[in-house]
Amino acid sequence: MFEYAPAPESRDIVDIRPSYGLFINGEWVDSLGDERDKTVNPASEEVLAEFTLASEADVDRAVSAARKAYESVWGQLPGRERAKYLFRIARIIQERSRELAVLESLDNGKPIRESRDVDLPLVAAHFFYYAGWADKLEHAGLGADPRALGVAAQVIPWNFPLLMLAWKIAPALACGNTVVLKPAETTPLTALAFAEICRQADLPPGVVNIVTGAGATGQALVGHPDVDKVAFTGSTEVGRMIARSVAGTRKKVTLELGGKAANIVFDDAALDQAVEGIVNGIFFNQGHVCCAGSRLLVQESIETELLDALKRRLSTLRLGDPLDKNTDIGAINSAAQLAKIRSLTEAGEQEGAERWSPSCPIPDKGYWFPPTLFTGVAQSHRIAREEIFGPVLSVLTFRTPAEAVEKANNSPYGLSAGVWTEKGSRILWMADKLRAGVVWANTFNRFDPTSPFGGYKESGYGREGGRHGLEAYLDV
Ligand code: TAP
Repeated sequence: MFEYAPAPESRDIVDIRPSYGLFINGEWVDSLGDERDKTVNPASEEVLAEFTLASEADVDRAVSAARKAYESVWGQLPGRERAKYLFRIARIIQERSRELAVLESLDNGKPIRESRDVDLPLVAAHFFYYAGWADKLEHAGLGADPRALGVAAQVIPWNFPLLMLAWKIAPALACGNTVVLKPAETTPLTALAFAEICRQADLPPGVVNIVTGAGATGQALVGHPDVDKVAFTGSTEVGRMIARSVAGTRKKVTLELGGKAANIVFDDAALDQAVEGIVNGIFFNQGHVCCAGSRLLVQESIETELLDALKRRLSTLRLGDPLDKNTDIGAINSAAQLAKIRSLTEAGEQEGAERWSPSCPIPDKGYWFPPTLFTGVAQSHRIAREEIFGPVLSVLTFRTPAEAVEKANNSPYGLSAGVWTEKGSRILWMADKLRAGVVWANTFNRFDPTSPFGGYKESGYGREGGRHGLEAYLDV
């Protein structure tokens, strides 16, 4: 039978240099050390480029450039002038969004349909949204004369590289701070492309500095004594280390950490919609999502019907080339992440849960994991408690709304949750009882720059997005 397969998005539209330096004070500079690493395409294991592992001395140069830019230029500019730069950056991102989407899919492994239709539009939307705030800060309800903090150190993960950069840089600049940002070591390329966008927008030198590197570079950055603000998104483990390292300093801190969200389906829910929401909740971005709906809580009376429908739907998902517009499940971001997913799924089987995946051809090269679900999961199982950060769903059941709340809240995390029911009163009751920063009703994984996002408990503190996201970058 003939199957229509549109041509993959061409990688020729991106211009990747063989090797990158650091972006400090508006210039590309070589490291003062000599450590380098390579970033690979996780779908093919092909080396994409070499990049610098910034040393402590490099971080020091970047922080000094940010301090100088803050004191001499950016901190002095009226909000309406800062807004002009942010609007310009937003427009350049829109103009270059195809190229940036391809670059993101190459470096991260996510399907082009997601980078093109979700990540990039949200990146531009964040810059537009915070550009709008830059000259209205005194109306944000944060005091009559809110001031910038100074130099912000920002460390981001690999799952939404450019979007996490936008979540961090847009509000920081809108509020009048300057920035040193470190992208994750497996996904530096879109942050480096963003450095070029800053030049294209004529952003004054030193306002944004990009230092690539691994954990040691991040540690040097958040530990630098001349930093006023630390914004971190990543694992709870590293978040704890950062909180300890900044304790007792002047640094204001926001931490966006892990999650283990419950996606709760009641027996009156529209089943087809719920199935789509479950699939989007856990298989979007291969499950590399802090707020992924990784625990499905289904009301006992519809368990069989829902699981049958879900398995039928999972059998239609296509895994493969991230640049193919038909792909639903892309590559796992790194060999290390793949090993972590494998080890937790093996633990799931050893602890007695039943594993199921649709038949799904796996490419020979690259890092891949098929969509997987576990039934017969107990709350004590590791797959029900630990963040897997992969395309793996653990299914548990409940009988009453109170039991659903108890099970959903039985987690050290509290980032997000989903509720599927036709009853409005139940949605409000559940939203009140669930200890999660975001509760979605009859939808999942919906983001908008106007909505604050952040966690309770071990999912971190502080909010990003919306008016609340300004507070993290202001002395209020
Ligand atoms: P991490 O291993 O914590 O890494 C996050 C960033 O911190 C990376 O840039 C990493 O550098 C850097 N880093 C590592 N050690 C450090 C240290 N000692 N001091 C300072 N920085 C250090 O997390 P990840 O594996 O990249 O990301 C996945 C995690 O992020 C998941 O737990 C996920 O839930 C969480 N996440 C949360 C959110 C929100 S909004 N709550 C959003 C997305 C992701 P290297 O990568 O170079 O090691």
